Amino acid sequence: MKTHSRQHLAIVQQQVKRVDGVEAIQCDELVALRIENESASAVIFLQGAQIASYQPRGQQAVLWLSDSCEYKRGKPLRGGIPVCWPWFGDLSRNPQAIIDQVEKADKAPAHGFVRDQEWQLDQAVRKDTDTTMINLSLDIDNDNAQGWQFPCRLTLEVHVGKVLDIAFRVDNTGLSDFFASSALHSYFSVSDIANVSVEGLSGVEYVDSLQGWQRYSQKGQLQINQEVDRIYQSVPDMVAINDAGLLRKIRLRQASAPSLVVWNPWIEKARRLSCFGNDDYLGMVCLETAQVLEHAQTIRAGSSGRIGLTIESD
Ligand code: TA6
Repeated sequence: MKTHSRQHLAIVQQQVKRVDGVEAIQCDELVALRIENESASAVIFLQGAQIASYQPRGQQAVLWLSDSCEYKRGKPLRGGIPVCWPWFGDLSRNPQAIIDQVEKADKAPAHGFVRDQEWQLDQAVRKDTDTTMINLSLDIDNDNAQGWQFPCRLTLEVHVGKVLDIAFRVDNTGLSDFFASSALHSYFSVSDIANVSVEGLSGVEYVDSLQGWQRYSQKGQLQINQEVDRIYQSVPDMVAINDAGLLRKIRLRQASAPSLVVWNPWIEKARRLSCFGNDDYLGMVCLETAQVLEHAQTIRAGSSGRIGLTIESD
């Protein structure tokens, strides 16, 4: 184990040593929190504040995580809930106002630059027998790899219990307003993509990134039998994944998140993706709670932006 990782693990172990049901673990180069309580278990990596797993007691895992993840510093994990900020996907596909804020746009990684950063653990609290709260934060100053010149503080507050409750917040601590896209890029575990339909999107307009970013309207419940990569705009506060194979419904309740990205790579893209097995597309679907394209947000100096997401499975 490398010195940095060993020191980091020791610091986090010290932070959580008196917190019932929370332990710091090492996964190769990364440090994570393993959370257990009466209602659920979860794993949250400090890198990217990435929730990697969530499993309600007596149920199968709700989030999908690749078996071929590389737990290396600077390499985002494939699965769980990556935090995408301050742009979504390919930077060049974001509003010009966001692109103009990034000095090194030609070197911009997909989905922003915070999912491979080391966030710090601010709080770990066993709220009660059924719920554990974890608070993580990332302070961004002017000295960052992307040349992002707007000081701010990101926080992720996670409540692990009968439901998984997530509050993502951005505080603009600088003197200038800035413009940003945000997404909680959630990977959900399903019995088989053929058994799945997505409820709540009927009649909602979407941008199809596979059809020249043209806009269409969803007709009826969404079923997935090909590559899907769509940005639904002005979505309802509640959508759901119906999994007939597991006789399970996974509900997403979203706050301040008018966008929802639905993604399944299907056969061909699955073969090209890093850390993704050729058949992994059969067992997962992404529903990404977001503020993207025309719903990207201006965050005024001294104010905050936020996204809320509650995931419930039964
Ligand atoms: O979920 C939408 C998307 O932008 C897809 O186009 C695909 O690229 C996916 O995100 C995964 O992105 P990543 O950078 O994590 O491989």
